[in-house]
Amino acid sequence: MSEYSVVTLSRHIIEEQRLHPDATGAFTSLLMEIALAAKMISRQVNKAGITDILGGIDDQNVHGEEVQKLDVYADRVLFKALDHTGTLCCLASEEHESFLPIPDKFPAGDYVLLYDPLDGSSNIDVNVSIGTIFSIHRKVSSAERGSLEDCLQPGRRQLAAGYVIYGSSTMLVYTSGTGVFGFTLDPSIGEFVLSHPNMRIPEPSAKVYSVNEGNWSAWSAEQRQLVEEMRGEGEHGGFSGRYIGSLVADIHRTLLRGGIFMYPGDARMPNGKLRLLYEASPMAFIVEQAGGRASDGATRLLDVQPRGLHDRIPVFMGTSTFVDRAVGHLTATLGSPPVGAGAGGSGESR
Ligand code: P6P
Repeated sequence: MSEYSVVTLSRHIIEEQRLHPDATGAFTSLLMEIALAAKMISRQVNKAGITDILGGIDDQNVHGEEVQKLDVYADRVLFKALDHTGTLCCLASEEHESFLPIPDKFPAGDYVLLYDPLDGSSNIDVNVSIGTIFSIHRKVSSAERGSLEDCLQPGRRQLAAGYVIYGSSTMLVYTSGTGVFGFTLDPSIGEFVLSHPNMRIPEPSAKVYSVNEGNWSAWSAEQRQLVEEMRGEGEHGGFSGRYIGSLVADIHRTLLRGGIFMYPGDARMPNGKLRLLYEASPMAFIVEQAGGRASDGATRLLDVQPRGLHDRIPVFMGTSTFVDRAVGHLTATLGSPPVGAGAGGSGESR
């Protein structure tokens, strides 16, 4: 592509919209507003070390986790970028216990946005990549300004999903069901420019497993055997370990290089740590669209029916053959789903 013909996010979305004659343009405006919010968050993240926005605000979110100043900023920026567009009926955020109806002063629309405004925020102070994750559904209830039913939909019904990774560069990666597209923010022109058209998990994939082995003592015997097998030299061995501890960064690497990311349930957290609605589901949609697989250890992750906004779910996602092998091992040796799998989350919320 010549220097003069960059494909910006807006151009790409408009061209994609032309492929769907029945498209109303609402989705297009939604994605553009998310991109605007992402640019504003990126600006703050990239200067966090300079301005007084690092660290916590001596408060906790609905999960009892310390809220970082950038968390609050990202949550508010996303809500304010989207509340007036007339495309959403409601939103749900990791930072809020209940779903957020669109304020009466603005028109309500037919879409639902679920988001984690700043995932991995505990890594902010040590300059590790963090991210925003979003999931878009169509409203299914008759409630003008949305309902819990509109939020609690299985991941297979998502219209679109994406993430923004604030790392060495800021990238927006999204799918709307016709492949995965990656855009890199060019700060000199303030535009997200298409840099990764049609992202696919590579085959052969890098033999990488990504899991927090600090939880070893709480894992099931089957989970330990699985990791030992991967570490070993046999047919299923020879894997390297890579774990960043920031979901967006670990999944982004898995998309680009291949491998398997795991956050299993264990004796302390039977359904694992990751949230179904605004972390696991959107990432599962993206991974599947990139040719990979996503499971809770027994069930296709996109088929899990949420029970509560903040359900947790075990996660195994990445290269299809690696995920199939993990699920096969966990279910064969168990004879039934592993801890927490297929539970549709515990309803445990905090
Ligand atoms: P652990 C970050 O806090 C996060 O929510 C995800 O981004 C990440 O994958 C996970 O938790 C890391 O959790 O228990 O390994 O520190």
